[in-house]
Amino acid sequence: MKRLAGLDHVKAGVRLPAFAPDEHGSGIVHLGLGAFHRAHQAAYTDNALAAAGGDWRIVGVSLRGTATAAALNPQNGLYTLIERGATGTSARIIGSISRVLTAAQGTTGILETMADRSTRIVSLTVTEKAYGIDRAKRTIDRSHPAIDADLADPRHPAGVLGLIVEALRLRRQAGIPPFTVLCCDNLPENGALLRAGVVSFADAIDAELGLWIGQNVSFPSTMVDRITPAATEETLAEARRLTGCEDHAAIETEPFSQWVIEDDFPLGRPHWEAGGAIFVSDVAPYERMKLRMLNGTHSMLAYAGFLSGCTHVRDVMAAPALARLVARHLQAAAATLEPLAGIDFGDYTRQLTERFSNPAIAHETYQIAMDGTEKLPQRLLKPAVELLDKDGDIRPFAFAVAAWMRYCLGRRDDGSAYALRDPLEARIRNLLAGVDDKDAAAVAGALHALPGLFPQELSRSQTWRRAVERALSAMLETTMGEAIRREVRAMEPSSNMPGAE
Ligand code: CS2
Repeated sequence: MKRLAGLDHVKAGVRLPAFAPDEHGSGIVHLGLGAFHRAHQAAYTDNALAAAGGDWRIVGVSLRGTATAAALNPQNGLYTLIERGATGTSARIIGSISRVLTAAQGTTGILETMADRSTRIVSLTVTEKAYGIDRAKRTIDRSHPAIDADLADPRHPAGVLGLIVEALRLRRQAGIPPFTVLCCDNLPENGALLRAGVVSFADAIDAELGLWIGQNVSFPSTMVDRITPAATEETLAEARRLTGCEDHAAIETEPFSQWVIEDDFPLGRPHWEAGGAIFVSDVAPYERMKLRMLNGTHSMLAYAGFLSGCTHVRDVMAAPALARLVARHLQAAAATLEPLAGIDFGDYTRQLTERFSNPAIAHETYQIAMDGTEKLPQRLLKPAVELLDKDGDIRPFAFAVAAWMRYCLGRRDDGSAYALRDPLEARIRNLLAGVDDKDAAAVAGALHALPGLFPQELSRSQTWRRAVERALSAMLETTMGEAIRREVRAMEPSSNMPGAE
C-alpha cells in the first residue's frame, strides 16, 4: 500500500483538500502539534484555505519528540482526519500543514521561522503545564524547569515563553511587526494569561522589551472544543481501510467541533469562519461554560470512572449510577454560569451528554485524569469558591475533588498501582507518604496543603473541608463503585434531578 504523500492514490469518496496545498505559503507557526491541533485548528484552516485562499498554511513545531515530524514530513504534511459519530464514520484528508520542525537539534530553525515576516500568527496547544506561568500571580513561575533554563540563556530558548519572547525580540530588531499569539489550551482567559506570562518573561530579561510586547502584541483569547482521543494502531488501520493509503499521522475525532475567538489579528488571519468559527468580543463566558461544564465534568468522571473500572468515557455513560453523577455535575456547573446570549445551557447539556456517550469514540478516562493539578483550578475549584460564597450546593464539586484525591493515592481498589501522570506527582507522593490512606481527613488535609493549588477560600472553609472529607471517606472505606452508588442514593429528591428520588 502506498504511503499518503499526494492525493492521487486516495480512494474515491474521501474528502480531499479543496485547494492545491503546494500553491499556498505558510503564515502560521503552531507550537504543540498533537492530535488536538490536527483535529481542530488545522481542520478549520483547511476549510479557510478552500474558501478564501491565502498563504495561511501551518508550520507545525514539535517541542518534545520527533515522532510527529517523522510521520508527517514524508507525507508532505498530509494526514487523514477520521470523524466517528454514532451514525457512521467518514474520512477527509487535511492539507493545511506544510511541514513539521522539531527541537531535537536545537531551536534556531524554529526561531528563524517564527521571526520570518511570512509568519503572522503563532498558535499553541502545548497543554496547561508547559507554560510555566504562576496563574495566581500572573507572572513567570521561576521554579518551572523551562523558565529557569531559558532565563539563563534567553537567546537559545527551549520553552514556550522563551521561544515567543526571543522570536518577538528578533522581529523587533529587524523592524518586522509582531505576530499575533493565539493560545488554544484549556486555560481560563487563555490569551490574557499568556500575555501576562510572556510580558513577565520579557521583563525579566529586558524591561523595555516587556513594555514593547505589552503595547504591541495581540493575544486573542479562544475557546476550543473537539473531543479527540489519542490515536491508536486501530486509528491507523481505519485510515488505511478508508483511504487506501498508509498514513502514519491519522487522527480520529468526533463530528462536533467548536471554536470561539476574539477577533484581534493585526496582521490578518485565515477565514476560519468557513469552518464554523465564531468571532466575539469577549470569549470569557464561553470559556467558562466549556471549562466548567465539559472539562469539569470530564475531570470528575475521569477520576471516578478510572477508579471504578470504566476505561472509556462512553463506559461511564453506560454505568447508570455514574451517569447520574455526570448529569448532576453538568447541572451544577451550569448553575454557576451567568446567562449567555444565544446559548441554552439545557441544550448544551444534552449535547454534551450525547457527545460523552458517543459509542464510536474510545476516549480514555486515564487520558483525561492526567495533569489534575493543572486542571482542577479552572474546572472545579473556581466554581466551588463562587458557590461557597453564595451558600450554594458545593457537594458535586466536593465529590469531584474527593475523587481526584482518591486517584492521588495511586492504587486501584484491588491494590494495583498506576502512575498519576501529573507535574506534581513526586510532591503528591511525598505529601501522602506518611499518611494513613484510610483516613479521609488526613489524606484531604495533606492534599489541601499542596502549595498553590487550593485557594484559601476552600482550604480554610470548614464547610468545604467537611464536604470533601465526607465524599472521600466513602471512597476510602469501600470501593469507588460503592462510593458512587452511595453518592447517588444520598442525592436529595428535591435536587431537580430527573428520577432523583
Ligand atoms: C479533556 C479535554 O483531557 C482533558 O482534560 O477534558 O482534552 C477535552 O476532551 C477537550 O477540551 C474537548 O474539547
